[in-house]
Amino acid sequence: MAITSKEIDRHNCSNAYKRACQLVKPTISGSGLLAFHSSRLGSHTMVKAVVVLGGKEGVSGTVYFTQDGDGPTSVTGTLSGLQPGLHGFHVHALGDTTNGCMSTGPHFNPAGKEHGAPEDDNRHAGDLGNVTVGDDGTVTFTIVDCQIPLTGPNSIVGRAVVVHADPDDLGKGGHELSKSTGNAGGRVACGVIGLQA
Ligand SMILES: [Cu+2]
Ligand SMILES: [Zn+2]
Repeated sequence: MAITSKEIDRHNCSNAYKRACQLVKPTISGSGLLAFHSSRLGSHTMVKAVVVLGGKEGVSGTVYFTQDGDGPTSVTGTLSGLQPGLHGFHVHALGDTTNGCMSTGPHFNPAGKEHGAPEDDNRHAGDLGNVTVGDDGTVTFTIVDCQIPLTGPNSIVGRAVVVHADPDDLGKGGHELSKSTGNAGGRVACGVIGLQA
């Protein structure tokens, strides 16, 4: 079967790694770089989380999150039942699915910024861009991102992952919704992020 695999390592975690990851780190005395290295050489606590996605149009999937200490969060997932092409993929603020995906609130945005691309400085923390679905309706992807920690005040645990019907224009589409939602259309699947052993 033809699963479309897409490796995404866009998060400039090598260049913007220090800057982006420091945004979500508690302030540690000393230079950021030293604080970063000392935390990485410390206890190496690995935190894992998972979300099982469901939607009413037959869309389903599972997405796994892992974070080592204060490092970037790795996101790996498989989705199926989607139309081929780009679909907006976000962390939304609330883990409330009492009204389906509609009650998960807006994009997770603890810093009060505008909607953007994952590599932008001005982005919501929950802005993970798009996943690219193949002709068979499936996608397997890996994302590495510095703004979606699994611990601390900006943890995404207990919030929701939402997959959209349309492409996320990454804030650059010129639509009235570009700077808030990326004009990504309906919410076709979602689920609540929970801790995993
Ligand atoms: Cu969304
Ligand atoms: Zn956003």
